[in-house]
Amino acid sequence: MTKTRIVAGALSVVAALALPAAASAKPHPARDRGDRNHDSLPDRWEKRHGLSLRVKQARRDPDRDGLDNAHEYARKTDPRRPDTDRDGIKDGAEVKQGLDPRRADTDRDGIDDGDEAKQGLDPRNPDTDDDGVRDGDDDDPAVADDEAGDDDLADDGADDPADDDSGDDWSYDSGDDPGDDSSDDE
Ligand SMILES: [Ca+2]
Ligand SMILES: [Ca+2]
Ligand SMILES: [Ca+2]
Ligand SMILES: [Ca+2]
Repeated sequence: MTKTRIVAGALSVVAALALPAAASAKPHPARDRGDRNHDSLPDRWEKRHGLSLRVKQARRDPDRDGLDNAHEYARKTDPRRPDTDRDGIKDGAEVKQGLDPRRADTDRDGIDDGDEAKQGLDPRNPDTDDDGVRDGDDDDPAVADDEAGDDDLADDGADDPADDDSGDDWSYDSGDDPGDDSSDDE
């Protein structure tokens, strides 16, 4: 009881100092949710990410990724890391493009979003050229008629990063490709 009253008293003092007008309009809505700076972001989350509990954080974008803290919180992304899933595309750009900022390979085709963008592939479409072979297993994922030869614009001289030609069934999409030798830690 006593403790509650002290906390309430301290809060109202702070509120009165900060914004006297608003304080009377809103009694103590934030106290129960642990949101001392009334920015709709829980203190716990702000504390965890080293954000101020005194200054309102919702509209701030400390990692400058185009996503303010309110949206970082809603999307469960890291407000201190511009590229939460480390796929080469910033959180804000991912959201804008309809990509998953927390999944490096949004369409789960074996190629990360950033690499797809670099190669001119569609990171939201696991089979960009619609030839029945998903991008990660496709020798030429941007061109449907692979048999027509490699002398086309998509030929980059490098081997397909996910190419192993070991007869894996490309329809397996569970992420545990048996032929995948890059042990990922999923
Ligand atoms: Ca941000
Ligand atoms: Ca990203
Ligand atoms: Ca992908
Ligand atoms: Ca394809």
